[in-house]
Amino acid sequence: MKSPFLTLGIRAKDSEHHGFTTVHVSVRDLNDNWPKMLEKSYQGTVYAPLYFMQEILKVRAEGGDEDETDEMRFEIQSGNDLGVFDIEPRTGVIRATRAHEDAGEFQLIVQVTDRKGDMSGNDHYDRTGIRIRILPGNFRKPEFKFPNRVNSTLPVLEVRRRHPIPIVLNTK
Ligand SMILES: [Ca+2]
Ligand SMILES: [Ca+2]
Repeated sequence: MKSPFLTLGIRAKDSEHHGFTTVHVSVRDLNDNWPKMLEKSYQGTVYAPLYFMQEILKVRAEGGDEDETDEMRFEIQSGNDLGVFDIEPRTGVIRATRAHEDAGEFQLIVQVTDRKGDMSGNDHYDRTGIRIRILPGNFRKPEFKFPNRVNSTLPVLEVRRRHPIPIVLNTK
């Protein structure tokens, strides 16, 4: 729901004259609710090697108040010491920051803050844990062990006809 928009007419007067003007007032919902991650934990599985800007997963949250969706900000709090990942602050999409060859597992903590404007001046935030597993990649094509071997013998079962051949007897 959009915040209400009010139009007020204001008149001022003295003993002889009066004036009139219009004031438009936008009433905004107070930021009094803390944001909430939609999932308490996330898991992502990808295969090595990671490539630059590869999307791993997307974290989602609600601000708890009206018109906050565009003003929430995501950031990685911990678990990213190697700098393998980055999160888009507005969308919550986690991507690889560079090519990464090795398999492994990462445990990230991601925090979301909602818009500023709490009457007390405090930040509202929520956090979630993210487990990212990088599995060894399957990037070797299959190879024949003996590509040049010839004269191999392959036993084949006897070939039989599926249906018996009808026999027609001559009765003359
Ligand atoms: Ca509110
Ligand atoms: Ca809020």
